[in-house]
Amino acid sequence: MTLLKKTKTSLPIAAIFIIIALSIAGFSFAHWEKYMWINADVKTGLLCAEFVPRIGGVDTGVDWTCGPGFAPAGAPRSDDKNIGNSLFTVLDTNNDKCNDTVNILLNNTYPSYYEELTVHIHNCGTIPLKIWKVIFFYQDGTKNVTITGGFPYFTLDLTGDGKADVEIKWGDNIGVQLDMCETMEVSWEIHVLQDAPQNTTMHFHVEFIYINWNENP
Ligand SMILES: [Ca+2]
Ligand SMILES: [Ca+2]
Ligand SMILES: [Ca+2]
Repeated sequence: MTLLKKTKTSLPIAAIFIIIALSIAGFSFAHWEKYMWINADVKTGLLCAEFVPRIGGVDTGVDWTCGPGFAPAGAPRSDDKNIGNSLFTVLDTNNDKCNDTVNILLNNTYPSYYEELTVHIHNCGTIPLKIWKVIFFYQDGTKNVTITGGFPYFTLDLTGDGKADVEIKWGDNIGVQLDMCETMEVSWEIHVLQDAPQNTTMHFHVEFIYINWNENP
């Protein structure tokens, strides 16, 4: 008898729980159907990259040379003479207080002269980033070549006479993620070609453009 009595009383309690559960669900559903306005501060990450030391090339005195096409592969050699030199400076072209461009001067260089320029890029922002594009500007910025990845090879007519003066071989790290506070090395090779003028200074500049690490324009 006691057992039957218990069974009878437990059913209304279960029903009450079900009603309470449905009420909560109904209450929640009612809220889903309405707009809810939330006031809050949303902070976005800061995209910031800057060149940091060291920026420089292999020509720190005696010249380096190689053959056309950077031959023999991977084996430019230092010479016993010091005739040419390279000068690199960094610029902030958009005035955001982060240097974004490398200006390159090739002074008194000559066919076979070789240089490998290395820069270090520091992530000074609050989100990971990657190099999106690198743009080589030449002939006083009127012409350019844009590279977006891989290890491109190309030539540039710096003097505007229709003949290529240098060949470039890109080294690394376009599209590679750079985390906050970290620094990565980027380098590219330059070889002066047969048609380059002698006893002169040639120049071009290289601009770096960055994006958020998860952006894929
Ligand atoms: Ca030199
Ligand atoms: Ca800048
Ligand atoms: Ca030329």
